[in-house]
Amino acid sequence: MNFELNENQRMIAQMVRDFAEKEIKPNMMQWDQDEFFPVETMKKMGSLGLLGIFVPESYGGSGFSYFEYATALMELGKVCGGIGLSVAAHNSLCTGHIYYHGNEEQKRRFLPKLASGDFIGAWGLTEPNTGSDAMRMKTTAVKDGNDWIINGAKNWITHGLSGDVAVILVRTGELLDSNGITAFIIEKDMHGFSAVKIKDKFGVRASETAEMIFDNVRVPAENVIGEVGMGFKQAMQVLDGGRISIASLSCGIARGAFEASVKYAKEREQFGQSISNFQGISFKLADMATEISAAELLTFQAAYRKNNKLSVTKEGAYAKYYASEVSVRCGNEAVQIMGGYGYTREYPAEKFLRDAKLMTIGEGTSEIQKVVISRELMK
Ligand code: COS
Repeated sequence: MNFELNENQRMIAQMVRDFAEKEIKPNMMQWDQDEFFPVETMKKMGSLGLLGIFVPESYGGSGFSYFEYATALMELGKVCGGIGLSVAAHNSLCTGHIYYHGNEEQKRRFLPKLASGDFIGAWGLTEPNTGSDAMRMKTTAVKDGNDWIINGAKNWITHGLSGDVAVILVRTGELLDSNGITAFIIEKDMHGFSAVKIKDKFGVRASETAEMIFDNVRVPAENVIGEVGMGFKQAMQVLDGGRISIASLSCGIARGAFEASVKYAKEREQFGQSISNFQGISFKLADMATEISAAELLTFQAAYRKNNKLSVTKEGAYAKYYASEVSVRCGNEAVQIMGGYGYTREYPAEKFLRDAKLMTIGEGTSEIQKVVISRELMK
């Protein structure tokens, strides 16, 4: 395996760094405070090619691999986990589901708009009462002529309100039938669909989270993705890839917290010298750097497997589990190193910690990653 970033990765890293410096950094604390989702900033990222990173150029995307995708998210994570989460959910979940499982007509209809940022994408699996136990979902779709009628609700959905298009997973068969769930494409203006923004989140506050409500929403059969009944398996595969994106973002958040900690530790003086001279601080930095490097290696291992069409169920879960826990540890240590300053919004540490915490929850908790890993090990 080559451990160097390739030419495209270096280019995309620089582009994201420049964009983040100009468009995200100056505004992110305000967005965080106001829980403001900057749709215009998302659209600008679309024009830079960041919203269809692995979508082929023939569908209007950038045609990059998971290496470039991971690199872009690592750079975004260093600056703002919220914006990074929105880019990850848009690319891996909504766009990814249509790209990997949609038919040609659906790809032509939706991918160019998702890749350009004309459309913001959402993806709905979770419901108010079914998170980790996704299979027990209650939202139903019943056939009516050539259409389907959808009733129910999806919760904790990134871009559930501002999204123009969403892929949702809905019960079309019996409870607990793994072939009884189907994926549908929902368009914003469909009659009977509404959404409510979820407020007062702990972190990733610039990324919109909403509850989606379906009250007799009529969806044409051409919006069914793949075969009726195959939605759960499609969703599991989509999450296998999505978990690489959360791992990447986690690495970025961890590295952002680490870099801020090094800067502070070198500048801050106590007992007549820089606090970086004390082992109590420098050993924390050594632990952070070692764990971040390990998390990056696991993430690029999973990206390599994804690029080469190898199974990523276990390796994506390794990366997501480990990197997300590392991001929380690094955010926590950053606050500790900065002491009282780290506990305030004036310094970046507390935001890294708050944003990192979501990484251990979204797209499958750390506990679910261990379920996935251990099941794979026992196969
Ligand atoms: N790829 C393809 N198929 C998969 C799969 C994968 N990674 N994982 C499971 N499947 C298939 C299984 O093979 C099984 O098929 P059969 O019934 O034909 O044998 C089917 O899907 C059901 O799988 P399983 O029996 O393992 O389902 P469980 O209800 O036990 O759930 C977990 C498995 C817990 C792993 C799953 O519900 C899960 O990932 N939960 C977390 C959901 C999540 O991450 N939510 C966050 C959403 S955030 S945006």
